[in-house]
Amino acid sequence: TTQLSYADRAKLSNVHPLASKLLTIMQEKQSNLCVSADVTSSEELLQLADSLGPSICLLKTHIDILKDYAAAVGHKLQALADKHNFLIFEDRKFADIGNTVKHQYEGGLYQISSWSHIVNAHVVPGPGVVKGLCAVGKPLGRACLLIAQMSSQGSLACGDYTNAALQMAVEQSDFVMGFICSSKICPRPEFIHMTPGVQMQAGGDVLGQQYTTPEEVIFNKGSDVIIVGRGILEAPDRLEAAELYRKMGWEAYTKRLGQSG
Ligand code: UP6
Repeated sequence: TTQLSYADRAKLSNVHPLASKLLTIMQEKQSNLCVSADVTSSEELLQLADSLGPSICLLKTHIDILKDYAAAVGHKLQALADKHNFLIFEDRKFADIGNTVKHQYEGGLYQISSWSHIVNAHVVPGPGVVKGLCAVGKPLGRACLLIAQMSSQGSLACGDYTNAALQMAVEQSDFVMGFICSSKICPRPEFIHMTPGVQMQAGGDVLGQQYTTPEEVIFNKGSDVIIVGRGILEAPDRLEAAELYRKMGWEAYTKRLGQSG
């Protein structure tokens, strides 16, 4: 199943409609790049989305790090997502009981469900976290990713915990479209695997982040989407860097497909 193309997977009968949409975008734009737009000014976020939009399949946000958040930001992001044909993924990492995450997803300051196509959740609360998110998101055509592994040093999300995340996804596949993980953990081709902790060189930061390369993530580890933050944000030319990551991610993917013969 590592060898099915994104386009083939988009057509599977049991794929989540939003996963199908993302896989189609990936094929069309030849991009398995998700930019992690970790900036603290709304203007910079919107400008990033507009300039890098053509290179990416997905824009990942941390809306709660904006110092000047206003309700219009979500809707402006949506307009840019339409303009450049990418999806929006708010990296909220929900981790509470179903009833609480329902409110956190739909309401509060950010009203995430109104503008973000995709959100994610920790599986530590058990299946109720997905049930809560699903109650809000499913009627809107949204989907979620489960955090099965983390890129940070000493992560406790491994072994049985990772397997439990996989099981939870299978059981709630009407709302779960895939995983945040460091490698392909589930053989089912309808799930999309997304991997953060990606830079051009292996390494890390001083706060426990650990990096591997696009080639390693897509070709060796069999993941589908590379999530890149500072590798692009701290580059002298962000667009040039994004294009480089897009090309490297896509080459690793075509090499993986070619391997199946
Ligand atoms: N992220 C990780 N590791 C995980 C889950 N999420 O790094 O296991 C998120 C971070 C950040 C981005 O919250 O937004 O992915 C990585 O950014 P970086 O490329 O600048 O390290």
